[in-house]
Amino acid sequence: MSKSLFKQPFFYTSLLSLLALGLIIASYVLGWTTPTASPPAGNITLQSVTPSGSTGYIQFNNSGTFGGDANLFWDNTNKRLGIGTTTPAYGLHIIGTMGTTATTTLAISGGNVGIGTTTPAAKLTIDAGSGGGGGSEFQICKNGVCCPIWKDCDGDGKTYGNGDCDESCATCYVGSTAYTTSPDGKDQDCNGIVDDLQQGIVFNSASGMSCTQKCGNGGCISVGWDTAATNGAYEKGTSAGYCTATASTCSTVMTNTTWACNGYYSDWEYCKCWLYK
Ligand SMILES: [Ca+2]
Ligand SMILES: [Ca+2]
Ligand SMILES: [Ca+2]
Repeated sequence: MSKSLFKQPFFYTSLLSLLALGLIIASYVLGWTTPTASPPAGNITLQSVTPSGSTGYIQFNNSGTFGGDANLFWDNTNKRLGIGTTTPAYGLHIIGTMGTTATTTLAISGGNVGIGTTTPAAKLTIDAGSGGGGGSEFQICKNGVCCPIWKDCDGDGKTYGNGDCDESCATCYVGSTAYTTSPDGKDQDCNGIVDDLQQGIVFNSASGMSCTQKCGNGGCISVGWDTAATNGAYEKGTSAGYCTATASTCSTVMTNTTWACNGYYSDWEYCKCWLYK
């Protein structure tokens, strides 16, 4: 006489096992969401992936896992890439050796730099090639003029290697006493300062201008008929060959009287100015 199926002892055990198996299968089915787009535009999201190393370490494939190293670093605050440093000070900052020999444009090999050669034999080797010459292999460009270091391009008798700091300016060289009365963006005396102001004397003879006008933007300091321009007077012609000293300031206009005295046309005086050198 057989027992009812519901009274069989293994029935409930088997039922629980089947229910558990069903829940496991259902969780897998419900937990999987099919991507709505195909790669590379797919929307599969990687989760629970831990980067290697510290913040800023650039990730790379290290034998199938994420790898990071202090020698390859991205400073996201300043947008700088560091190789060999975690504190890059430039857009690309490399601490260590660097080499490239695959191009003749710029090669670095064994501490030597080569331009036009992949095998620089000196600290700096420039190979102009068969089409080079005329200074095209090495020149300095300034104020829109490019000039080889051995050539006098502006005709002032000096080269970049011999006292000229600007081959676009014939009045610019070491020792030049040229000046301008307004800034011109040049370093006339090659002292390393563009448009620096220095005191100088300007002669003002029957110009129809005052010393303030003659001195220009730099400004007038003092006037005088003495060469130092300090005695506060100008020479005014009174008749042929005769002048009289008359009080003057920076704003006194030297009128052209047509008389000449002391070898100059009057009125005349010296202006002590601030000039651009
Ligand atoms: Ca020159
Ligand atoms: Ca020059
Ligand atoms: Ca200067």
